[in-house]
Amino acid sequence: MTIVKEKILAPLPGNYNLENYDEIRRTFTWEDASSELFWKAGKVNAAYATVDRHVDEGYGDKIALHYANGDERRSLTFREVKEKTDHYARVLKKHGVKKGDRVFVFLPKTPECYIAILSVIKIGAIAGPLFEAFMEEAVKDRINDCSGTLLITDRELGKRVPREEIPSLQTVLYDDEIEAEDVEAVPGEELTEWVGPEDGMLIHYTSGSTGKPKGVLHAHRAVSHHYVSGKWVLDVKDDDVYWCTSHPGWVTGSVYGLFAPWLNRATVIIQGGRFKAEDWYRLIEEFGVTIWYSAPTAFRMLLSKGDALKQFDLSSLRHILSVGEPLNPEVIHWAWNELGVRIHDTWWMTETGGHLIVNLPAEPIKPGSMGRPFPGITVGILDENGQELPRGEVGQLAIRTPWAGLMKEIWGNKDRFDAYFKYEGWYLSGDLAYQDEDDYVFFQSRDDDMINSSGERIGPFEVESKLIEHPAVAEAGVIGKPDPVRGEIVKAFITLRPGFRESAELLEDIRVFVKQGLAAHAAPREIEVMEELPKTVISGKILRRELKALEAKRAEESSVATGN
Ligand code: 6R9
Repeated sequence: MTIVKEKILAPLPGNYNLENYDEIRRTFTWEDASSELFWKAGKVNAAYATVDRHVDEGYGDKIALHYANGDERRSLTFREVKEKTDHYARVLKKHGVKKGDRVFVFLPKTPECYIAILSVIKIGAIAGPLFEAFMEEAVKDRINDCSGTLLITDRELGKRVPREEIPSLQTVLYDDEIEAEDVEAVPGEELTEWVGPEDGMLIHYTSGSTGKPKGVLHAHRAVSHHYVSGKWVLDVKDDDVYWCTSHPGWVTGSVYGLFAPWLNRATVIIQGGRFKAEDWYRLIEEFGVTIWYSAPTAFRMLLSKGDALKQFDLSSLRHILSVGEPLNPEVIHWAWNELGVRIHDTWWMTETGGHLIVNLPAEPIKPGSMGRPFPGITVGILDENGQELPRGEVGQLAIRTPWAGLMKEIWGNKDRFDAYFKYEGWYLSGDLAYQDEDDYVFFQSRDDDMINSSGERIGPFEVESKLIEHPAVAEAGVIGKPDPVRGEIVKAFITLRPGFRESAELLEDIRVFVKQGLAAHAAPREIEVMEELPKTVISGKILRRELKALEAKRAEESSVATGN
């Protein structure tokens, strides 16, 4: 389909940690990326590198975090985070946790959640962060899958842990119990377990599009990736106040909420509680947030809130980043107009352990594109035989192996792991994209979301992006609805912005808007207004597969009703 070329946004003037992308791309090696910093005689410990190192290097008094939840405020220095992590680590050791054990952390977004994760990693065990909104089933499935032996939780979330259904789980520790435990530091104690680069560090469960969640295991070597992407993509400097809005139960909340910013010694904001536009803006103003990392779903909600931001001073913001879903050009233009800064899209996956395709602060942005390959990363757009396609053609988005953050395994499932590497030398993402002559990569869809209507392939993202340019549309999820004549037709599910009411005229106006702005064959033949779009709980991604399931169910019901 025709690609709508958007205006290129030039970088804002500034001193950025990575000024010369082209040169770094030529000279970069993963070995050089961090070697002198973390690796001691071939050994490493991600928790030490992330926090303790700063204390040893004389930055113990620097504020590591500000915590805000409602009216509650707390701040901790790097020394305080280290000492608390040590205390948690001693308690874990006392309860028999050993290197390689899987220890789950089921806590709301609090400093203790971050500290618990670090304490597990410090003693060489593998941390499994669980999202705070998980219910019994999700908690049980994950801990059972990798035979977790210990769980750290609080009194509230602990009610959602069906212990008798998790045979491997020997111990449940509540955070207030840990705080109160009397474990003294003994002289000469070495809490930090120095491990090899391939030793396990983190396990994140990702739902995938079908089947049970996969346990994506990351090794300690991933810290190099976290560190260097934090430096160059997040552009963290010593005086930055950094806020990643995700919970560590999603890989974004652990890698870019905890590890990457702290490896670069940033002061981070940890914000508890639910999403509310005013609260978010107030937090940015109160703490003078300079770098902000969130997701398109949040940006779209802020955008559709209109003038909510006008009452706040958001001028501290110098750098904004987005991940998780395609970033609609409309959202980039909104931030540019309202906040005077660009939103930098980043593409990566739980399995990749860190950024792979990025927009760097010193480089031009092409709205609609996820950016260019991170230094050390080579992108391939492959056909069904694993052959590289020419620039501009849509195919399977793949990455040359290996790189520092790449997952080590899918827990207990070699077949699912091997499926990512079915083309020799490549990691296969499951996304479809094309790359232009300037190396920018344009996301089209997940492999199974691509629409085929009368032989035309239509990526839902472009249609959705055009839809939300219409003043009445807040969010859109576009799918292919089975059709006897065309194979599939484009069907859009939308939510309306405040102040708009559904009517036949409005829907027709929206349809014509897409037809004229994009292409006739891309204009949705059906538009349905919803109160809310179905989304993933952890990361707020629009669940097109649920929209498709809804259509399939309706088709089945109507065929039963008509006897066809
Ligand atoms: C970090 C994270 C990975 C999938 C990925 C893709 C989608 C992520 C995106 C994006 C378009 C971006 N995705 N970033 N799509 N533009 N900038 O999201 O990990 O939850 O494992 O999801 O998310 O489809 O394959 P995860």
